[in-house]
Amino acid sequence: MYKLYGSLGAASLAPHCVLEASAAPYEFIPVDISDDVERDPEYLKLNLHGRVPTLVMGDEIMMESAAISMYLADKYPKAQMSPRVDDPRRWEYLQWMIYLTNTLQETMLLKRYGSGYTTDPDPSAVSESAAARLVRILGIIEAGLGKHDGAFFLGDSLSTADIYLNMILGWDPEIGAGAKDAEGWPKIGKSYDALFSRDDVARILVENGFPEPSA
Ligand SMILES: N[C@@H](CCC(=O)N[C@@H](CS)C(=O)NCC(=O)O)C(=O)O
Repeated sequence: MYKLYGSLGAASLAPHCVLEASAAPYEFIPVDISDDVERDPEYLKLNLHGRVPTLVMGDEIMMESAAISMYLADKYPKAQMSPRVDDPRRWEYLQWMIYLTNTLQETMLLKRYGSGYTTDPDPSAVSESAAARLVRILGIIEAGLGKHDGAFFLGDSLSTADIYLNMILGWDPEIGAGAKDAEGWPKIGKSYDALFSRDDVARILVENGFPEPSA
């Protein structure tokens, strides 16, 4: 039995979707990650940062949302969440997963939590430059989504990359999942709507507070 420690709407969403699709037995254990709440010392033993997600598999403890998502997607191919290692689109899948986690996610953090990245008492310069970079990054993602026919990075095949993208965008109140609150990224919006074509993914998105696409 897997134990996924997470928080609704947070970085646990992507691995949560993969677990739900995998049909493997799992338990979702909520962790309160509010700023004003001290981390449970028992949880800090599992995740030294006190962040979510953490996946516990017997004696093994794994962190990092993208890594957990890719690991589970590979382990449960019937979940159809990643191309197999010999699939011609495998490299694109890896490229987008890494880009999303080390470029989009990092830039979002700089934009939202600029004060953690500078000693300047006024962090606005950090946030503003990250916001400008974010626009460029979203343009690159929009172009990537246009490379193949279909709503997803890999065309018609949904993968963890599409969930990961919309999970991260959902954290930014100015952009939102599917870039709904911003103009100019229609393919990102389409990828969000298309996530709901799978009942297992839709179930977890809704549970995590992501709105269903309007008809
Ligand atoms: N690099 C980590 C980052 C995880 C992360 O930032 N999680 C946030 C929620 S989305 C968190 O736990 N924040 C609470 C905290 O930093 O104390 C991953 O991708 O798994």
